[in-house]
Amino acid sequence: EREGEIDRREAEDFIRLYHAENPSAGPVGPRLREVLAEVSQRGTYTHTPEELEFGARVAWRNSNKCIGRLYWRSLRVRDHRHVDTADGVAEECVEHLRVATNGGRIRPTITVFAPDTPGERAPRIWNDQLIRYAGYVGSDGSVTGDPANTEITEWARRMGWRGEGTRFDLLPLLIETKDILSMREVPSDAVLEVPLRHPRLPWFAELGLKWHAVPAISNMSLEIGGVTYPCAPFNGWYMGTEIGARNLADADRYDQLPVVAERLGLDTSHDRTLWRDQALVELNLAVLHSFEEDGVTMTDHHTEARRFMIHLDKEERNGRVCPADWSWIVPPLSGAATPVFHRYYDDVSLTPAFVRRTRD
Ligand code: HEM
Ligand code: NRG
Repeated sequence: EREGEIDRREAEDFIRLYHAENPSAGPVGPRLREVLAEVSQRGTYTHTPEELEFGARVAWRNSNKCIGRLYWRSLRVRDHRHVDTADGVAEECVEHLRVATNGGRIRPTITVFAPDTPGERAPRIWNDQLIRYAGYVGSDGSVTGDPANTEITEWARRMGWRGEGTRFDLLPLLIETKDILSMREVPSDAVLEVPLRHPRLPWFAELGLKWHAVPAISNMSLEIGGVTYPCAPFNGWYMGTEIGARNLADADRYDQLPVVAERLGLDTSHDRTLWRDQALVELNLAVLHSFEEDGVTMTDHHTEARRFMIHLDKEERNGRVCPADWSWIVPPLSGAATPVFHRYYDDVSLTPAFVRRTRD
């Protein structure tokens, strides 16, 4: 292995996996020789479109923290490996949001941009997700908006961005290409949002809460057969608890449990009145109800836990281990009321994989 060269073992393992699971692709031998020759020549190799599609789907299948893997075969793969400029990346991220949102009938989608090569550093998106709400730190340390995003908000401000200052300002994309940082707005008509209301409590809408329809993670590398794609944003749809039990509920996020509890008239003077628990249920009902009424794809944790059990069973019958991290798979609400709580999992690390990018 020479300096900067990709790992030949990883390349070989992946090509063998691809051919083992796709017999119609023909014998593995010729392709393997081709790949290794290309690695000798340029230190890396180029996946065929079919290998890329398979690699991305298997990376999802291998995502040990993801409860939504039953439909891993349905991932749509947008091959944009030729795109390596800030304008190109921004444009295709916006197009990704449009095709993935699909008017509310969300389509699990990944857009794959240029990979890292020995000669050239691929683009990177600094935002955690394509759609993020700004978090503004006030002089007293309090945060307007999403406290999870204060750092990226600060970067955007340093680049000259000024948000309106609401709790739900869309952040621009910060895109690094060849060590230059660029900023591009995400047009609001590419971002579907759902205002939250409650099926029985009319005052709930007055809280002015909302969330975006599509979670599109942009800070993980896609690793396939030794090749790293640092810019490969992907999305599925939300499970209600991600918004109702975490984003809007966590004390270090939007911290809405005290607000909801107060409007419910609950006794918040003691923990053991379970005011937080009651508020959580109403908040989560509002999330599920609002997405449903607006025709935006969303799953609930009971349904998704059941599907995940089916997925585990299917994987086992296919002779595969399904890596899973209990602490992420168990939902943050009513954990033991879902079947995924009541067992343990293998948690091996397999490739292809999504790997959280470190600052590099
Ligand atoms: C994590 C659900 C699609 C890859 C998660 C989590 C949930 C979830 C609930 C835990 C998130 C958290 O606690 O913050 C779903 C649902 C999907 C879906 C309902 C609907 C189709 C996908 C797709 C991919 C994917 C399409 C990749 C192609 C991942 C990864 C993580 C994850 C890599 C871990 C994220 C991290 O480490 O921060 N998913 N997912 N998921 N999912 Fe999925
Ligand atoms: N909890 C995060 C999103 C993490 C990934 N969740 C998914 N992924 N559903 C949040 O924004 O709340 N996905 O690809 O669908």
